[in-house]
Amino acid sequence: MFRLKKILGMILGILLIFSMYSCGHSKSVETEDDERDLIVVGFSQPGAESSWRVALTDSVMESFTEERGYKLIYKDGKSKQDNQIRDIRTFIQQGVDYIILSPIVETGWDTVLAEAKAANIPVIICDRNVVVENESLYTAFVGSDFKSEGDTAISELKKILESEGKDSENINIVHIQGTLGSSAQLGRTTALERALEKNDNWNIVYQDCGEFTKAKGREIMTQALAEVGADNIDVIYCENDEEAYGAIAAMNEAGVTYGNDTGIKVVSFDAMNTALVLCMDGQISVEVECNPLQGPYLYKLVQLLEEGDTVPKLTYVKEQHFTKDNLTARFIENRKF
Ligand code: GYE
Repeated sequence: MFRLKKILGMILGILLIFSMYSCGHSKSVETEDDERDLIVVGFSQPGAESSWRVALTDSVMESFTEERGYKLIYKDGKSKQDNQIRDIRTFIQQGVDYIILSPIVETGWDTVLAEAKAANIPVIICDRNVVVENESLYTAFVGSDFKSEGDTAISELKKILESEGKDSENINIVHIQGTLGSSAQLGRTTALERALEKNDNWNIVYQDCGEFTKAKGREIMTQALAEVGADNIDVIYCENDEEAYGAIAAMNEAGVTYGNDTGIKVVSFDAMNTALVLCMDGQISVEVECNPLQGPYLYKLVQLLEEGDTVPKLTYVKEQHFTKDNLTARFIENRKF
């Protein structure tokens, strides 16, 4: 009897250990499987200087979700290229499956991109582009055609000046540039420079780098008003909306008239909803859209790569432009950014 009890006890014990082991074991296998199945994407952003960039971050995060089988690692470069380079190196060490890079400036990426290539990690450049010696250092680019955005801004501005009968007058321009060396700055500045070459009556009366921020835009405009005087300014060409908000704040402070008809014309890029309201009211004369909803484009590219397909080297996102004439409150309300 004692022996039977002992044997039964041993059998129960073995069963218990076995069931504990098998539960624990199958659970840990599941977790490992879950993690192994997730495709890991490292996303390096240059900073969070504008609401546009926040919209880009949100769009990428909404596209690469765990439900869709992705793990996204987001890094903010705090407006320094060195930080971005360090972040990419961290991604390489972590062995991520893909890297998405929104580069603060165009040059200086060859070495780190070669390191990613040596580690067999495809890099997709997004938003702004890079200039590298060997284009095979990255897999694809998704973003904007900044030169074409600039050309659109110029042709819309010309139409407005013509409609106000100012096309043959002297046009004095304050130029607030974006982060120097970034594709967004280079493309938008090139368009303005070409326009200056073609229009002898256009002059730049003040120019400085606003780093794509409201604070800098305000500072530069305050300075321009003090040095040049509001009466000698016809146009402010801001390379993004944050700078335009800053320039407008400076003009409000100084009691300067701006906007359609009699005031200084404000030209801006991004077309964030807040700026579109100002445009609908005639305070900003031209808004050229820069589309931050790039997550779905990036997602599609990664899906293609996962399936072993080839991807286009260059994809421009869809963009439009606005003046007072093609905006309604309903359109702005329904917009995502
Ligand atoms: O216009 C600006 C942002 O690179 C297109 O960067 C982007 C620009 C955008 O900070 O608002």
